[in-house]
Amino acid sequence: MKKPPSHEPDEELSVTPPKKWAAGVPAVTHALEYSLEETSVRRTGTTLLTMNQVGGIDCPGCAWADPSPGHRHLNEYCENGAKHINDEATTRRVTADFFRRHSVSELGQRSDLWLNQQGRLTEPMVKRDGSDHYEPISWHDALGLLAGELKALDSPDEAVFYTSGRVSNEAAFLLQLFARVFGTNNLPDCSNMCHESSGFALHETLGTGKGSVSLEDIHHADLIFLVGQNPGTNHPRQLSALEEAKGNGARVIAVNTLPEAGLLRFKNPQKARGVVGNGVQIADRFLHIRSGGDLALFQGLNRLLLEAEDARPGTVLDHEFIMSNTSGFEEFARHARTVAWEDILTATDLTREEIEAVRDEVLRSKRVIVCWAMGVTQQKHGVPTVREIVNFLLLRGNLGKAGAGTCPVRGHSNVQGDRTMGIWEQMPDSFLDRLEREFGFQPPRAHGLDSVNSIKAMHEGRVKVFLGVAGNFVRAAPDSAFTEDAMRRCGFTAHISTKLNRSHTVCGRTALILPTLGRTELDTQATGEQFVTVENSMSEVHTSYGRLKPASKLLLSEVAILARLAVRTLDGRGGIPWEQFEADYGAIRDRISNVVPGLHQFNRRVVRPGGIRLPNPVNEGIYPTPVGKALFSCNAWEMSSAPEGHLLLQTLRSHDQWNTIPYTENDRYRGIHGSRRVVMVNPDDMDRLGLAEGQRVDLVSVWADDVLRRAEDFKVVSYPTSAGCAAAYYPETNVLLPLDSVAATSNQPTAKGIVVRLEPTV
Ligand SMILES: Nc1nc2c(c(=O)[nH]1)N[C@H]1C(S)=C(S)[C@@H](COP(=O)(O)OP(=O)(O)OC[C@H]3O[C@@H](n4cnc5c(=O)[nH]c(N)nc54)[C@H](O)[C@@H]3O)O[C@H]1N2
Ligand SMILES: Nc1nc2c(c(=O)[nH]1)N[C@H]1C(S)=C(S)[C@@H](COP(=O)(O)OP(=O)(O)OC[C@H]3O[C@@H](n4cnc5c(=O)[nH]c(N)nc54)[C@H](O)[C@@H]3O)O[C@H]1N2
Ligand code: SF4
Ligand SMILES: [Mo]
Repeated sequence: MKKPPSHEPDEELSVTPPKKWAAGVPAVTHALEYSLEETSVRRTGTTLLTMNQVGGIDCPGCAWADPSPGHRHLNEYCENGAKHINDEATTRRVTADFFRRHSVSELGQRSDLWLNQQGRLTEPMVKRDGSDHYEPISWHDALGLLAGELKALDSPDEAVFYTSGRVSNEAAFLLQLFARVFGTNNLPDCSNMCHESSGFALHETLGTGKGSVSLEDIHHADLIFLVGQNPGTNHPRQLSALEEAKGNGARVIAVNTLPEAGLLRFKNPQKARGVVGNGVQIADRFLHIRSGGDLALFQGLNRLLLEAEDARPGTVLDHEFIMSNTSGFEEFARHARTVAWEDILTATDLTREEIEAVRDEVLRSKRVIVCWAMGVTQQKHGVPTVREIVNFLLLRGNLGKAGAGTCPVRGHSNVQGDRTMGIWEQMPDSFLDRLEREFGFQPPRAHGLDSVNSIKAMHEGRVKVFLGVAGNFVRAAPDSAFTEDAMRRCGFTAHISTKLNRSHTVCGRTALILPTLGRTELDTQATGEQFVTVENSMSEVHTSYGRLKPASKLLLSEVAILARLAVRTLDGRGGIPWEQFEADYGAIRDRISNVVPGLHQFNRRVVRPGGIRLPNPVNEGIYPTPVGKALFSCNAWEMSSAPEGHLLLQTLRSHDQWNTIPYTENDRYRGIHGSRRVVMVNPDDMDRLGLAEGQRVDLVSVWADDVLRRAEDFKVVSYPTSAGCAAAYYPETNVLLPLDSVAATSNQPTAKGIVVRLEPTV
């Protein structure tokens, strides 16, 4: 077993120029350095060689799709995928002795990085009311304690069940079934903080919340937009797909507040050309947009397309598509023509010529795809921005045909699958009806609590028990101080986790740590070895087989923990064969077949190479909206603006972290080393605000309430952010996000576009 470092890192900040390319040889060597440090050579080989292969382990990183089975490389993973898998496969262990040596309050002082570096959790632990230490507890007693707390509640709605998107389909299906038989729809998830705005907007306009494109579509598009997305770090194999598309003649337009390395150039480590040459230029055009300006950009673009049609009638818009598939065009067109250019140019900080050049690219293209991620969804106008993107695609019939469509690029490897399985506080009646028919109980129909509303309810004492299945809720959620307070007010918290994180140290009066198998590990149950299934960003459902010996003999799988919890809590209610589900995951999939449309004969079909692609109605020309057509929408907006002396802050990921978990203090592509407490500011803004490189500042956010939200002791780094816009890492900055600052209608926290001032500290 490797020993974890016992000290916090104490490196000094050093800054080098940002990189202009991503994912070549240095990327590969960095991944291997990380692997060898964390695990043994043999474990690294076992995991990496089967990663993303048929019959192997699905990468626990992002949700990007794998090429079809005949087209995979021997090394079908990226640098970051290798880091994520090895972070789980580490040979470091957190034992009962560790918790004897470290009190909960002491662990609460430790950094996210240090907590994660301690290694894998190995046995169930309990922190009893009044104690400051976790102590060992048997599985039987731990689950009995949690079941007892749940049964003692006055109402099932006094519990919430949080899911993070690494959870398998099988475990997610059991969790939502358990919660609903128990009597609540309180199923908040990480998706509430991730692509909720996409889901809302796509559902409203197209009748389905998922993206429409496949990897093949990307390969065969003429024009691909990458909006508010950093693929070089967060979806690295997307760059291989873009490289292929470019080889087929595609053009790429990147829209971002930062000139991210992966958007500029890509050196493909899987190709000799990538290793020795200059790589491929990814973005043919880069729009250095102002924070929150994307709605205005697409509106301006739509207006230009309408005007181009006026000038050359019958040549620009796809009238046939609009007539037969859409509704609301006239009203949309009237509205789009009224948007003032002055407002568009101020909101985007682009020139009219730049937007006109994009229009010309669009006019030359027959098949257009728009990809987007957190730069779009985590904004106040996230929902209308996605709706405007849909307007843009509808105008030229760029939906439901090969090489065109919507591509919300999902985060966690199974975040989309968890939703398919029913993890959502607002599942539609059609799903609940099928659940009712299949299991013969009446699921609750009232909507449950999402992430933000769960925090409010915990704070007000309306929720008393919190169960987190994967994830790190207190760090992922906004308004850290308020959220931590909310968590501490819970009588009882429990986390099913692979690794130690801050949510274990900021906990209820009584708290459980329920350690679980990771996706890399062999999962053996009464009927033998089990596999699980996951769904990627392109709606492909496929298998994942664990390969490694479990980190500890005392680990249970997520499925086993949830099945046993259900047995202990429900006392036979619903007559559901939980023991059978634990013994044979195929029995769960048989039931999923009957509940989830598109997954009929799940067991038989999912084991085929490549798995099952869930149908997207849009690709069959079906739009399940109330009027049965795709809806154009009119989207009004207010300019995001920061008062004089303030900046619009985005909170984002470094190259070396997985969401709330930093792996190191470095962000190689951005040239930042040795510290994460940095704020990237445009040099002109630094001059205007009188800030010097390396100056120490506190970040203070400005919001309608009187609460002081301060993130202390950051260093200013001069960086080519767009004017008036700053960037700093998450989760260190979550303390600045007001809980009430959410995207309209989706209730998604606005992790981008926060108004802040930088207060020099010395
Ligand atoms: N290595 C690694 N991979 C990951 C993750 C990870 O933490 N680490 N997390 C996973 C998860 S859960 C998710 S959701 C995805 C997230 O993937 P991304 O969405 O790429 O994640 P962020 O780091 O939030 O980066 C947001 C991007 O949007 C840009 N941006 C910010 N504001 C605006 C704006 O107003 N307009 C435009 N056009 N651009 C803007 C930022 O400059 C940045 O490039 O990644 C997944 N993959
Ligand atoms: N300020 C700000 N806040 C944000 C964001 C942002 O951009 N800015 N992004 C938001 C987004 S997009 C997301 S998705 C959320 C992420 O929020 P979460 O999904 O809640 O957080 P993660 O950091 O992915 O969770 C990591 C923890 O998951 C556990 N874990 C890992 N693998 C497994 C497993 O296989 N099983 C189990 N049971 N546990 C496991 C480990 O204990 C690990 O510590 O954060 C959101 N919060
Ligand atoms: S692109 Fe995403 S899914 Fe693919 S190997 Fe990298 S992290 Fe894993
Ligand atoms: Mo995410």
